[in-house]
Amino acid sequence: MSDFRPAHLPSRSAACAAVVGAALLLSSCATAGKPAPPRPPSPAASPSPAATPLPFPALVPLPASVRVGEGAPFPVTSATTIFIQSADPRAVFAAEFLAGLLTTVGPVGPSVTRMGAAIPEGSVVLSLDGDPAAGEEAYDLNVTATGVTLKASSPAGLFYAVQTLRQILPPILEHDAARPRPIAIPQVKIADRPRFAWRGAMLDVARHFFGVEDVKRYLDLLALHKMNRLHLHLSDDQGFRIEIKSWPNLTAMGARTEVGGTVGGSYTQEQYKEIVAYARERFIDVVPEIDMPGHTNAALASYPELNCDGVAPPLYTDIKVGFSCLCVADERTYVFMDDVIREIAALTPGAFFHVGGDEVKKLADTDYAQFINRAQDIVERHGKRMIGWDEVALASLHPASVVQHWRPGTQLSKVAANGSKLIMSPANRAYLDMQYDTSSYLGLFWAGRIEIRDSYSWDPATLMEGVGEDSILGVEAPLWTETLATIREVESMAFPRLAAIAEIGWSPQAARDWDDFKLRLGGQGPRWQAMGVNFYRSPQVPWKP
Ligand code: TNX
Repeated sequence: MSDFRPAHLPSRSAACAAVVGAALLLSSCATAGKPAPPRPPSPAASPSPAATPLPFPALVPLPASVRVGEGAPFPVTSATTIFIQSADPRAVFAAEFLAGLLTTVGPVGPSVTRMGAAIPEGSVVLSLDGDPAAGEEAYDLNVTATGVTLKASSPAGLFYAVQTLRQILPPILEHDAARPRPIAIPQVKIADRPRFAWRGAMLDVARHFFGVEDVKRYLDLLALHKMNRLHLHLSDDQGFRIEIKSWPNLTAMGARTEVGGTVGGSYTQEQYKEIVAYARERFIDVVPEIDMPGHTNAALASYPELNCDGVAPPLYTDIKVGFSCLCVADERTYVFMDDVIREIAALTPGAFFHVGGDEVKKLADTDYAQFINRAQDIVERHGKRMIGWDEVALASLHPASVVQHWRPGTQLSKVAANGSKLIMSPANRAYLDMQYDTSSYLGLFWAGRIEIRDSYSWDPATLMEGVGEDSILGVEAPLWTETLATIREVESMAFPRLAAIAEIGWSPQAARDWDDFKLRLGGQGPRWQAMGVNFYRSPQVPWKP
């Protein structure tokens, strides 16, 4: 492969230039018919796209190793066959996913063939004979003039190989109204694996409710960025959002409203299962959170017996925090917790259950710690590992339990020394609900204003003294929805910052660089636009038109 060069060095090859030119031409078509951005930067503030070289390949997250070839690109037409060398349904899903992206390369898309014995030249081949030592999520992707191979040791790796290939394809393919046209894929050779096991996003469906289709949309966007956890914040003061069969009032009453007093909503258990299954197909585990003992007004309003005075408070539609608390001295509270955790755990294949534990202002530390210890026992009895926000460090945590760091400046080295792992979500870097700057009209700013460069420029392994790489399970970007009522508003806060957190979770720290990232990020613009993503056109990024 001596004709492959490291990525980002400009190519002089005519063939490559033709493809890049075609990609540019196609991506400009993709802008047609899409809604206007929420807040376009002023031309003066924006780096000129014309002056910036088009990086190839513009991949986010950056793979561990990329080499670009100089030879002729690989043509994909209706006659191309995609071979999947495995009967594993999850591997077949990855192949079908790729075929789905290529349906408009001709009058019909490429066909998918299982277990081809003799593979003709000019094929796309997915196989599971990658090196298991590289890890379950690792993959190799090779595009030459005569074929494409995607190789991994597990279906997850194949799925990530497909997502990488996807970012090399012309963005127009993502457009619902794309017309049939042949494409050609430039030569490239990629060997890749993630830095962290946990690459998460959190969606708060309690402050404003988001239905199944909205959650699936968010999952689609996570998958594109190789994220593998969706943490659903399912309950808070303003709403309880999942059906619990043994406590039906939690949703009959507790899901009626949301912030601002509009009509709320909740998932039936069948709908929750549908979300879990959709996520799982895309190699994303759903992590359910039932926040306790605080942030519980919706539950307290639904059942008087959960209140120490036996009186149910009214439903709450404002956004202040810290006023509600389950009655920790009453055994009925633990029956409630056991039922809720049991029912949700039974619907959740992932290993974790999040108990919240944040912002409890009504309890002494000892009572709080005792409560979390009991929550931990209940979670484990139902076969899961407990996660809690920063504050749960006050309890006697088992090494299998995980702490999610959120308050900037908190010291959690003792937790790490005790063997528990951490998920890093520092609010002043990773919170997607913080405003971008003073002209943002959505979002909060208690942890600061976070432009894309701020969300990118930090390393989880040097954030906290005594908490190194080995103690860190990964990163997560929480999106709280006090100010966000629609999925388009959610997208405008999540993008582009979610892509920055995805890269922190996936790419080797030594290879990460803001000046390089902003070019590759700018290259995502046409794809996101073709997908109808309502992203914030940060003036810090040279967005490709
Ligand atoms: C703090 S982060 C909270 C949430 C709010 C969020 C708003 C955390 C564990 N608690 O209840 O929604 O700030 O940014």
